[in-house]
Amino acid sequence: MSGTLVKDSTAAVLKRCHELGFALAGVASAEPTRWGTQLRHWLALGRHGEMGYLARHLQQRIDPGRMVPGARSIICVADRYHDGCSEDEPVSGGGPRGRIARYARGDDYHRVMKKRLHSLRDELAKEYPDRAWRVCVDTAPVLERELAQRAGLGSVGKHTLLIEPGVGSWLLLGEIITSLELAPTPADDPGPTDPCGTCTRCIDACPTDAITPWSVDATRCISYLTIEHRSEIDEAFHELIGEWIFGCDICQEVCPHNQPTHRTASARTHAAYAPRRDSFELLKVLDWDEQARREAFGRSAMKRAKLPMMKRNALLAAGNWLARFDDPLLRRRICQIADDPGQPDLVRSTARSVVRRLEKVGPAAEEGEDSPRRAAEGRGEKSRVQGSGRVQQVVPNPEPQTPADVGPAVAAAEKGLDADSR
Ligand code: B12
Ligand code: SF4
Ligand code: SF4
Repeated sequence: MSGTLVKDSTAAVLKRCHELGFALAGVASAEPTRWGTQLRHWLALGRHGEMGYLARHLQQRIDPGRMVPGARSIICVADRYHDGCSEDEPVSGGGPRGRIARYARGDDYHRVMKKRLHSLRDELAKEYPDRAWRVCVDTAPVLERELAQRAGLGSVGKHTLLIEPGVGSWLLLGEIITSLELAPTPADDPGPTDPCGTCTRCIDACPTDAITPWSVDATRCISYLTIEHRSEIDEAFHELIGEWIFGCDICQEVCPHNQPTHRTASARTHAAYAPRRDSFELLKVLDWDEQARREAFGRSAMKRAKLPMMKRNALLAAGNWLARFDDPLLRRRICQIADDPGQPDLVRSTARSVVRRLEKVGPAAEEGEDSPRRAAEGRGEKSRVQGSGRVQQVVPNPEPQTPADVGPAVAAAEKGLDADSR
């Protein structure tokens, strides 16, 4: 195709993305990641925990062009799911409740984004029948934030999430990898830009110290522990998990880029993500059966958390609630679960551990200024910081190990790669 034709088809594709309701759209070249060494290092250190799928298809993750024969371009899109301005108070009343991360409060983004990306792919495939296409939303082995940054959708912050300049990080990402030649946006990749400057709020606010600049140790992250980790949660994290029973938004809540401004107020969010739930009553979760769980989740992205995991999470949140408030009914229910041989091992052992902790803590004190929610709110100040332009000096993975130290571990991890996807 001539340069003009490439530019015209790129403009037409991006226009169509916006018509389909994507807040942001751009094109990245189908080049390998610049962070291959860091990714291998992260995996070798076991930062992915039980998420074995992250080590699978490592070659594709490093070189997304391998996903499609003759790949030239990656159409990157983003949906906004929160404007940063709406109220954060539980819509569904007080009492012992467990919080849900914002991305899971409305419809499942995998479905919402894939539907529109599939229609875009079908339209393009009619126009360019000899080209190849692959739609990706979250689960494909690609580093979505890096691709989005390369396509000019925003910059990656120290908490590792993509931030839309002036609007924030409440974004969900998707892509179409294709052999169609399109013009990258921007034309010359300026490399990663630093939206953070000297700010370290996400690092300071993370309750489990999961963040080092531009790297998250998933095994410490509340999002991982509540959604991806299927077995018992280490007692060291029980209190730190606070009120979260599905995901965690703290590093985004405190980020200066996510504080309300006139731009965030006018930023369009996709209607499918309008919150239908922001929390669940803990006592109810403890009594859910499979049917009740399905009904409560509706069309949200929460189905990754199985019933025993949700009960485990609810028990920990209940323990954290009872450490502050008295609630005889909730306390009694936890004790019953701890003694009920009919409960799955994961649920029963978590209940026992909560009972042990409550015995140590003693009777609940009334909540003061130091409640988990208030503490999190207190950390989120309302000012904004300016980034310092291009990233000059970053220490991506400040672990003491060098790639040479972890070489054998990387080799072992790669040997174990198989062909399944998530
Ligand atoms: C695995 C995973 C997780 C894991 C691990 C998180 C992580 N930071 O990697 C867990 C379960 C913890 C998680 C949590 C969340 N996730 Co998640 N997750 C993913 C998934 C499936 C893969 C990410 C991955 O490959 N991680 C591996 C690590 C090694 O990758 P990395 O951090 O990008 O590492 C690179 C950089 O650090 C880079 N690097 C090194 N040094 C430097 C220096 C600079 C300056 C830069 C720029 C980069 C850089 O090198 C590394 C290798 O490439 C992606 C979807 C996808 N396919 O990409 C969604 C995704 C990242 N998650 C998403 C979301 C929404 C979340 C949560 C907000 C959900 C919640 N509210 O609970 C939290 C946020 C926690 C956090 N601060 O990261 C969105 C993020 C959208 C956005 N705005 O960026 C994604 C893109 C899903 C989607 N399709 O929208 N997630
Ligand atoms: S999601 Fe929560 S636990 Fe995970 S890195 Fe952010 S603040 Fe820390
Ligand atoms: S601006 Fe501050 S809070 Fe936001 S990602 Fe950067 S360091 Fe974290």
